[in-house]
Amino acid sequence: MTHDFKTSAEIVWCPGCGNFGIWAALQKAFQELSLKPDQILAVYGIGCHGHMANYLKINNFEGLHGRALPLATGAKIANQNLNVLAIVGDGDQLGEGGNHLVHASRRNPNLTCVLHNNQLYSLTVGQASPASEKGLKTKSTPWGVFDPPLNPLALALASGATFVARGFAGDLPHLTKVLVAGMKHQGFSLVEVLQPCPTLNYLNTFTWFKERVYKLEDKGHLPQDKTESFRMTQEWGEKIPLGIFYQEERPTLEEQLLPEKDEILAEQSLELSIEKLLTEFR
Ligand SMILES: Cc1ncc(C[n+]2csc(CCOP(=O)(O)OP(=O)(O)O)c2C)c(N)n1
Ligand code: SF4
Repeated sequence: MTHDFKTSAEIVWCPGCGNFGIWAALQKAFQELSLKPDQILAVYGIGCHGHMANYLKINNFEGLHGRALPLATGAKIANQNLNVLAIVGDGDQLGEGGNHLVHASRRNPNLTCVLHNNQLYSLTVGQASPASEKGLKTKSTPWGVFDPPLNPLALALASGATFVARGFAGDLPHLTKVLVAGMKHQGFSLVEVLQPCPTLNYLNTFTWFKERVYKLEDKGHLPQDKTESFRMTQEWGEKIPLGIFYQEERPTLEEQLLPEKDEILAEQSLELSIEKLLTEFR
């Protein structure tokens, strides 16, 4: 049976927003993985991307700006049976939550981080984010951005991520394929999605991306080759690669932390003996 993952909530994204494509590709990915709505948890950052909490009929949790990854990691430890996603923005995850991307990459919890990269803080109407292009004039950078953009794929790879990939909100079949592969991966998977924001980002538009993107798989890229994968994460400008940059198998955080596979913490009794705890910590 194919499940419906769409709620009836009114959608407040601007017409033509790249978030629509990511929303559609996620629903398709859940269907391809034959998942039921109650088997999935998505934890969101704060931003336009976070509105998706209202539009996906799954378990949803919106926490603090930038903190989706530690929340998602805790949820996965508490219930290994859940398919856990962290749905985050570039400002959210690379600015406020930058350190969490580094540590999730090292720790390797079995969850998927979907990074909506519109290269701006959009919900707060267009300030530069750590992913904005150098020179981009925004409300917070009237003289243009001075700093080079942070590269989330290179950062994750250098921090030990076991699955690093990129999709484009304007290519749904390919994005769906990448999301399915990321969710199937046993360990931490980062899927950056190039997400045009037609209301505020006049530079990185659908057309701008369409003229530049190509698929790594068409070039015979080998995702096992870490050095080559890192080199590919540096390509940006005339040509922009999409697809799986890197994948390796490594024990997950839960496998190491909870060797008793059948022990689901969320199903344990909540009855606590305070006396027993006090004795234990004395
Ligand atoms: C700690 C904290 N700092 C700042 C804000 C204000 N704030 C809310 S949404 C947002 C922008 C989000 O941008 P991004 O993460 O790139 O998501 P987008 O809106 O582009 O999807 C900011 C700065 C906040 N809610 N919490
Ligand atoms: S401001 Fe940009 S990211 Fe936010 S809903 Fe509108 S188009 Fe989408």
